[in-house]
Amino acid sequence: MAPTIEAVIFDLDGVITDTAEYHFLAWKQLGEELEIPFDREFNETLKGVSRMDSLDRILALGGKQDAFSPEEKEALAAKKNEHYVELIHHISAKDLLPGITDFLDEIRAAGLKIGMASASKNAFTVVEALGVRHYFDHIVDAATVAQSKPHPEVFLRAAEALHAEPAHCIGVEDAAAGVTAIKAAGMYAVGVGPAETLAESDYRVDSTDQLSLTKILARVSASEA
Ligand code: B16
Ligand code: MG
Repeated sequence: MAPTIEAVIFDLDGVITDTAEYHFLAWKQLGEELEIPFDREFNETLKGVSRMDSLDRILALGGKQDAFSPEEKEALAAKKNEHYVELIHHISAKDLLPGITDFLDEIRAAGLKIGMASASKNAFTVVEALGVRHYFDHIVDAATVAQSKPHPEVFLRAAEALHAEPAHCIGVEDAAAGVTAIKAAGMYAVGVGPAETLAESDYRVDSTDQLSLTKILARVSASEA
């Protein structure tokens, strides 16, 4: 049976570009200011998670979940974002992860739609700076998404805007919470990264330069057979 795929929906941080590293550095700086140190292993649990939910997880790690008022927490989240915006200031096409433009070209040539389902409120800025805005038929505005990944909302919103059935969409993610969101949306989940964090994905590659639409569609066909 031929694959019925209509659209490919991308995560941004950790898939299109490695801003995941800049999120880590920005949170780490705030964590040090709050005397809540954390390592890369803990940082894995923040990937794909919204700004305020990430702050809540960091405060809980330091036993400070009740130490700040909602206004103070907004100020802390804004401070992290200032660190982050400083770090992404010099982003350009050189920061695209390997093989991403070839993969986007392959999807375009196959006549499929392309969407973005990032939890980042900075997604538009980053995509513009990378010079890849023109590839995307729709980018969901994270500021209008009520429920953070692993909830499927952001992927469902992207599919709706692309007029594609969720069951006919492929989602591409680097984070465990993101893969859970794709599966909860009823889509085919492609994971980029280590097997330990992406066990739930339908198909997984170690790095972005291994992403191939031909290979993914063959796997979708096999799963539909
Ligand atoms: P912002 P993605 C996510 O982006 C990041 O993985 C996550 O670490 C970050 O906290 C979240 O965006 C919110 O980002 O503070 O810029 O709104 O992976 O869903 O593209
Ligand atoms: Mg990500």
